[in-house]
Amino acid sequence: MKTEVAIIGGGPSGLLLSQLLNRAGVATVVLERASRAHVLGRIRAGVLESGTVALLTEAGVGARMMREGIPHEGCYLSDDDLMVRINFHELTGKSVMVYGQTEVTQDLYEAQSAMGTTILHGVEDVVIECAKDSAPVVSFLHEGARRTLTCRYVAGCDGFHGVSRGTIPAAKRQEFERVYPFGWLGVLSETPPCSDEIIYANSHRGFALASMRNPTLSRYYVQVPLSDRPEDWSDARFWDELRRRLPSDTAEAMITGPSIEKSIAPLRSFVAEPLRWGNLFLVGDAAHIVPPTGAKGLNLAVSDVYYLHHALIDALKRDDTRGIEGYSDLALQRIWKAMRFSWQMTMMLHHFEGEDSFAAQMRKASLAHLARSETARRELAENYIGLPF
Ligand code: FAS
Ligand code: PHB
Repeated sequence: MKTEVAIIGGGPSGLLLSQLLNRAGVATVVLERASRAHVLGRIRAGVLESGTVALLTEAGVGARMMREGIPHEGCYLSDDDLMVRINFHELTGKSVMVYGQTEVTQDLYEAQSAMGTTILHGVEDVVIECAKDSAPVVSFLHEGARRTLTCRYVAGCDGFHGVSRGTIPAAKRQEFERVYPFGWLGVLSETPPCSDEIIYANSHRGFALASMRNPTLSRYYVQVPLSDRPEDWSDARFWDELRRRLPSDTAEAMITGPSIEKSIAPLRSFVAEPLRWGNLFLVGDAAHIVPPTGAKGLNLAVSDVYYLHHALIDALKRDDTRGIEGYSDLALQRIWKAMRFSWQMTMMLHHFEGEDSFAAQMRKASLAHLARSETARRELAENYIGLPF
């Protein structure tokens, strides 16, 4: 097999890159380990930055998002019963879109099918060779046979546990990491959301998040110890704990129901540098992970795709390699700013086991400052709606 760009991974970053490149006349092949149904079964991100909405629209996959997505002009941060509204629209003139990653991925798969692009599912044992100095060769198992794909460039869109990052020799890579001593227990329930806007709740019992997917589908999280498992949490226990962490009037009015999905996601901050090794480029979770407190994970993957698709089109269509030469440094500038914001939101809103009373006071003071300072709220809003590409 031969193509211009081999894309490892058929999650949101791989699919969006394939969509944008094929619309520009660049040929791709996407190699995905899981089935399409498995990829679409993952419940993940829910908030799209304004830049993500714009790029999905440019890619021709924005129609259902604009019909079914919910624009949000603000969100709340709470500290027990103190509620602070961050009015994105008033402070920045922009808003975010609540539209699940599952839906984004579904829209991309449908658009890719309509374009007739090549996406191979059930691919195993992907090996990327010759990426450093010449035309990469990607070999893999598919339908019981070993196959090879030669290409000009490889985009590693295969997530945190993929093979792309490890293709760059450890001696050539620098990794930065912070692992948080807790996870997020997430529940999806077919109930009306308890609030019209997302609530990030700090409480003396720990963090909670109240979000949604649509007017009849709610998404909630509570901070839990890493030792917990989803089966440790009955629905009744989850709803009781969530109510204890949300402002009391919100908790009292909350409508609960059976969970239709329950899972625990660990939290970490991670960046691998550089994002380029010869003709191999790292994209999205293959290169970085953020704690979901800042709603940046999916949006950072889109950010990388924004920079890389322009760079690859310039190289393949205009023989201009400045974009691919500068991809890593340019993408990392925005990655580190989102990394900082996600870390800051996580430190401000979570209870750390064994912390002293001073740490709890610092969290309270941060929220009290947000309540009184428009400057502080604007700084948070600018980061939350997404810094410019
Ligand atoms: P993905 O991991 O989505 O996709 C990588 C793809 O590559 C997968 O389909 C995988 O099957 C495939 N793959 C892996 N190895 C391969 C191999 N060797 N060969 C071929 N294919 C391979 N972000 C938010 O903004 N908000 C959230 O609330 C949020 N919640 C999350 C919850 C969980 C449990 C997880 C894991 C992540 C969450 N994220 C959240 C972050 C998440 O949305 C990611 O940022 C987003 O999926 C990144 O997209 P990709 O870079 O495409 O990586
Ligand atoms: C979600 O709706 O899943 C969600 C919203 C905001 C976040 C993280 C997750 O920061």
